Amino acid sequence: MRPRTVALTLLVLAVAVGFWIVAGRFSSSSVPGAASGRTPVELVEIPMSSVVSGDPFMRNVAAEPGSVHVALVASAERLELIDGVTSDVYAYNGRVPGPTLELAEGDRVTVRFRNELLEPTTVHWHGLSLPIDSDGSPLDPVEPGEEKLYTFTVSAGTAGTYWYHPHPHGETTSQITKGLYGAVVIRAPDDPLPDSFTERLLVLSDNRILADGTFDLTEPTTVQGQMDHQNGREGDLLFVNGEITPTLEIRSGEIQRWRIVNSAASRVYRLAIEGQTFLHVGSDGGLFEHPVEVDELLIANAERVEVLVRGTGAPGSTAVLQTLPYDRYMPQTRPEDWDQPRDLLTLRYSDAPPVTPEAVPEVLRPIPHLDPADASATREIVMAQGMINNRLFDMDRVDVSAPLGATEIWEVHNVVGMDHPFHLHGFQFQLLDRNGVPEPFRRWKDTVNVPKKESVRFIVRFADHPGKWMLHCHILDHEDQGMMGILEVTEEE
Ligand SMILES: [Cu+2]
Repeated sequence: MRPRTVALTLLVLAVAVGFWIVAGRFSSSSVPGAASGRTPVELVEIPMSSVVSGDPFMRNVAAEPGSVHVALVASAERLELIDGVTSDVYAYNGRVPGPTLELAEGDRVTVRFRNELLEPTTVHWHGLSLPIDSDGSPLDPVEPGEEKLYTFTVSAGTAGTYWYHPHPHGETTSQITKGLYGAVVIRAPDDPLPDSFTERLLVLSDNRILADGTFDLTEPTTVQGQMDHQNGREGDLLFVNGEITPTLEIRSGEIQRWRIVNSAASRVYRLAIEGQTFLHVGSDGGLFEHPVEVDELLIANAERVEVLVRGTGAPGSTAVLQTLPYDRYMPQTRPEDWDQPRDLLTLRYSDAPPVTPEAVPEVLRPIPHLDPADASATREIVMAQGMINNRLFDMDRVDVSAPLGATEIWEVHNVVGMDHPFHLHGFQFQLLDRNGVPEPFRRWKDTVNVPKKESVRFIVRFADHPGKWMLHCHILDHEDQGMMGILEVTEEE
């Protein structure tokens, strides 16, 4: 039977004889509600038929307010990623990038996920605070044809921009390259920024696609393969929301709120608009306490930023958002064109007369202070090329163990000559200093770029969610090569 036929049959069964027949199709670990005594969402409440192929948002089919029930499918599709060329892609709900998941703080979320690929996958909810069963780490694969419920409640104070992507053991690069990535937007009930700011979501990615539409995924035996192995795979095609150099509209005087996600495998973006500054208002874990005016934005892999773009141009004019050169490389494998700025999108000012700019609040939200005096441990994490603390990833090994509730200081050292962006699953942290220079202000982060031969220190509190959490370099090739470890947060006896 084909998967769809199986599913239809199961749905009929579910209606006829109740939910538990269907639950039997899931492994027990795949039904988090069952383990914790909560009532699992009945699968019939989230029909896979609610997936509308190509829909830019996941469709919430929950009847009651405060609940979000969505269906998500990973499948092989044929799509035109570049004009006139068809590619065999992997897509979430039939689109690349995948549909955006829109949430509010406090929402009880259930994602019914089906893997229609011919290989195992997972869905990792990057940056979200959620139970370990729903993290979608390599420890929790969803086999071909199988389903999994990802369930979590959106924590207060976590409003921000996040993303989701596969995290299967050793195959993350290839699955994200083929098209599996999408954004998550969490809104706060008391968002300090005016609703009148036009909001835009920019999901950045890059790729290399051959003339016949095939993804240029290299073998390590080739010269390009060696480059990809060392640098992480970079592409010459720069996509914004799946489009190459799209045009966005703005009006003179208008303020727009942009949420930007770097979902590229290894490209670090250094964003700038010539002649304009940005008001940087947030990063991985949401808004700052105050806006910060900046000339450019450095966004390493998996990082997010929120910025206010002020329409300072004249009616009818245009401006270009570029990514400027950023030298994250070792000299031996630095790409030839690394020092060339690249255009990402055109900002076109409408002909309408300027509007008077609205006021931007000077206070955004308070961010709780994690006090280093409360830290019960200081840990060293050493990133060398391909390894963390001199070891390759081992699914059966715990690298760091910490009790639930502990506050810790982590010192992350990069001892080699290229940058490595460090990501910790499950917990947002606050940077203390970078290379000994104190952070100028508090912010929540889940990913931090550690430049060549530099160190960062952050403070983190394992407030909830015991379990085995990944810590790794977010250059996808490095992660697949084993530049990853496991933090186990243990419950007190
Ligand atoms: Cu790395």
